[in-house]
Amino acid sequence: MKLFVPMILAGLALAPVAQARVCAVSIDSTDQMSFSSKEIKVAGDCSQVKLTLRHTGKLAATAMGHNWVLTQAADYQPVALAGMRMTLADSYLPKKDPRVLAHTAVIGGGQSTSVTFPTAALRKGGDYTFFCSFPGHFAMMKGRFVFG
Ligand SMILES: [Cu+2]
Repeated sequence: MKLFVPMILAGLALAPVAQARVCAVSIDSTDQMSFSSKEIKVAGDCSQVKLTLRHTGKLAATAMGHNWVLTQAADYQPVALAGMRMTLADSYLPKKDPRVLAHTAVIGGGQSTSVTFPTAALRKGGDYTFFCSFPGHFAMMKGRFVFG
């Protein structure tokens, strides 16, 4: 966060400037191929989201890996199906696909990871889905992402 102080100084000089607000949310995943919640809400005044994914199980990433992927609801199934043809190194996601709004790495039991992404590309009240793109998981491991 070394950029933060210059940003504040710039904000003072050019006020009014919207305050940067990083909102932290977290979700757990398990050896039972599940997420701990079906809905994640982020307030509309958050400029960035820091999503932390924990894997509370014991199985390795190659057997029961999980990630957290965000897309528009309409893109969720096509992206998940395309991801099944990719590898663990690609996080089971098509490379540089603009439909992927944010995603974490794939983790195994006992691990945790996070991703920080701007909300600038999100529409307030838009219809977003989060899911795990590990092959075969997306039907069970999905939920609604609410912004606004
Ligand atoms: Cu998974």
